[in-house]
Amino acid sequence: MTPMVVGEDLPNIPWQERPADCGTVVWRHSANPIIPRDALPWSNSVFNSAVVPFRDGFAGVFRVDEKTRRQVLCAGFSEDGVHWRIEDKPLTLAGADPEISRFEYGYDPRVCRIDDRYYVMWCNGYRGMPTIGLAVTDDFKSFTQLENAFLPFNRNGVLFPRMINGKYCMLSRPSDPGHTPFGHIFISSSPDLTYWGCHRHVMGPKQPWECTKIGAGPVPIETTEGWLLIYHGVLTTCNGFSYAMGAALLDLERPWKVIARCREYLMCPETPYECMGDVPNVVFPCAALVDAETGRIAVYYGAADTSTGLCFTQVDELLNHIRAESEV
Ligand code: BMA
Repeated sequence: MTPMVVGEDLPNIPWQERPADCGTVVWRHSANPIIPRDALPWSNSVFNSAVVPFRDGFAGVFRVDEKTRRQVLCAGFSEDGVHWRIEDKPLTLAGADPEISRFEYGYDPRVCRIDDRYYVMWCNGYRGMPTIGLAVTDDFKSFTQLENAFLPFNRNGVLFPRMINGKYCMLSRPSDPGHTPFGHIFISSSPDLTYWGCHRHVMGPKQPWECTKIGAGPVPIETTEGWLLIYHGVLTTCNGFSYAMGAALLDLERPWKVIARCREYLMCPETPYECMGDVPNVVFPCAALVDAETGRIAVYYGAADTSTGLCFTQVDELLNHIRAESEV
């Protein structure tokens, strides 16, 4: 049976057909990077950012590193998903317990719609240590901060877009205070987005291209075959880390069970804007738009910790590809 997306149609998904000379399952937007590093007068870089369908267009939360190199989050809006207006001021968070409300730094946001509200997760500095921050918005103008999901040190927190067996579920990647030379993906669940438990191991590094660490990317995509998880995998080379993109299929009801997993990376740093920048050789997926009708998927990814790229794939091709060469 052809694998299908379980979700809504998105006829205005940004899309380009695969170029005739391209034989890979993922291909890049011809105008990449679609968001340059100097999208704002004060931005050093705009990358590792998350977008969702919103009203008649799209909205998102963007990782912006200021020219001071402070890491902040900015909301942004777009009619077509390619041309973005990023707010000129970092977003502000309200409503949190004063103990956690002082914004120290925030980076690598994800955005997940659950029941018509938009949840933002990001790597949140708490007393100088990275953990998973959580906030909710209805309009991308005001954001209510919730409790941090986990204890430090943790990064790459990614919510599932619906409750599973009556619980919210979040992937995360326990880490360390620095550049973390290890990393497995875990899943935790919560009845209320405040108290998290039932921590389960999902997967760790497997192939050489991801042998240092892995971390969840976009919000998992529900398909008739399972949850499609796009993730990043890191190889340590003699010249530092190299970040590539991979994908796996997780069980729908027990998402810590991996059904299939790609053996080869799907996309690695190849173009000048992925190989050169503030941190060379980084492809870091953080968001995906999906059209259930056509199975089209548009993935937003950070390129070399500097700019934002867009690439495309098709759900049936991608799942067939993962399953054909799977090594769990
Ligand atoms: C990770 C995060 C990402 C970054 C990547 C590559 O640890 O800090 O924001 O893209 O490293 O530098």
